[in-house]
Amino acid sequence: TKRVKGKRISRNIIIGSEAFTLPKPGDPARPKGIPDEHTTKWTVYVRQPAGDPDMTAWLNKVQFKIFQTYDNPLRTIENPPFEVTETGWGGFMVDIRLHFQSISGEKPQYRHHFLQLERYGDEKQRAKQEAENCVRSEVLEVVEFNEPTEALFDALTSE
Ligand code: SLL
Repeated sequence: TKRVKGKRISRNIIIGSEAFTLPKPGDPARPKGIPDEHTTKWTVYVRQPAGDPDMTAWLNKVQFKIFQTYDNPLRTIENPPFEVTETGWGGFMVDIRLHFQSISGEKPQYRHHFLQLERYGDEKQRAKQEAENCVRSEVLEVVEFNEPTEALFDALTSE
């Protein structure tokens, strides 16, 4: 596969999580079928920043490796939204594997994200998290394609 010498293409992604406190066991508002010890509903995700070009031009699928006690802990998401939603009681490190479109000729890349369930930050931040019942933790990441294949270069520069 021919590569474009001396070129680099960078794309941004947001890796993050959101966590919501569930109604307690016995509360009629609590969704059914959730183990009693689960306190929190959470989502871990890979998103494109608002206004950025379509990430699926280069991103083929995302795998999220969640805590091993969950059913099928390696979750493979083939289409957007690239996210996993579950319930639980504790935070842990999520391993994230980014798989690129085959025209890129690129191997998968790894990232990780700590699933933050507890409120954090200063008093004002914690008050906001409590009021919204949402703890969000996000990082802006860069994916770089050094000397991209001609096919990837064409796909990303004609956007
Ligand atoms: C650890 N932080 O790393 C601790 C615990 C696991 C939390 C993290 C429920 C899992 C399930 C859940 O929230 N586990 O129901 O399978 O050891």
